[in-house]
Amino acid sequence: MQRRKFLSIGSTFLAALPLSYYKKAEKLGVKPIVISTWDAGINANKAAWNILANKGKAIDAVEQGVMVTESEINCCVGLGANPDREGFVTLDASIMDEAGNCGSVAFLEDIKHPISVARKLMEKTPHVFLVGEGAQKFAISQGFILEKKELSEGAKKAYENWLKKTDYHPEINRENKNQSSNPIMPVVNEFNHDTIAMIALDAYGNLSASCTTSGQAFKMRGRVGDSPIIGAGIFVDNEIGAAAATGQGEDIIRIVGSHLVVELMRQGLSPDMACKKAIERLIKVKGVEKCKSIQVGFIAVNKKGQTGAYSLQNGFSYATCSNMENNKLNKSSFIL
Ligand code: SD4
Repeated sequence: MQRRKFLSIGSTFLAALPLSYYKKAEKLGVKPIVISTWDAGINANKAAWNILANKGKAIDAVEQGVMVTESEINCCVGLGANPDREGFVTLDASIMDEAGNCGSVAFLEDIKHPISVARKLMEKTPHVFLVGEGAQKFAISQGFILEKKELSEGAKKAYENWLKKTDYHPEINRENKNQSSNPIMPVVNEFNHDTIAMIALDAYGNLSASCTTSGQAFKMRGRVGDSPIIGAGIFVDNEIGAAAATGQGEDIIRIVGSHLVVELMRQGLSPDMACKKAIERLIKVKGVEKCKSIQVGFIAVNKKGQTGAYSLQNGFSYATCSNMENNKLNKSSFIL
């Protein structure tokens, strides 16, 4: 009874966003744009752009955009992803809208679209973050189906290989390694990304961000990275801009990376410079030597629709799509 009460309060509040707000923004002549991490961003952007180009909302674009990646079978995002060291796929996701509403799930198992569970949590409950069994129970209560699956062909091979040595060294740019040259024949035993983060600016001038991941391959059971942590994996301040992160989650959390990028934009830095300064902050905190064995990348969009990205190491890619940029794949600048 009580639960039903808070569910309906949550949805009423969100449905009641004033129309005048959107009208005002339309007059500003905002040009929608979507930006997302790694090469996988190209496919995900297509779905997001479809929404933005039809005057849809940024929050729908960032949800439906990354759902494309979650659905890919031989991929490190979603149920086809690499498992933890006990052989289980555990997923993390987060979403945030222009009004500061946010939702996250972590250590979620057997659910195909964690990003949509995160959105439901944001819209239908007073909570922001659910993990493990509780997140799964909530998902089921919202009509999500449990999909208990064997590891995908690629994940099984990778896990069997890993078990031979059980060595744990997260690899730099594993996301873009060994890509298939044949677009019809995806790489099966080496994935080309394990996280997608996305930011969208819609025609009404509203920003939203999302992120979904299987985390680091062969992580300790229960390990959670930056992706579902608001402020670390994603952050949106609709007055200033939005940012999202990928790479070594522990180090992104250390500097509350995405929030830092947005705060640097608030101080007047361009999205590019804000991402660069955040990377420099990480180097200062961790030291150059230790940074040589990790990758961290940021993407950002400001209120004007300008985009930027920066990474620690060479090899980080991101995709942008707008009226001006037809789903272009960019290589970020890098520091080390
Ligand atoms: C994590 N940040 O769980 C994620 C991993 C990632 O591309 O971004 N991989 O630490």
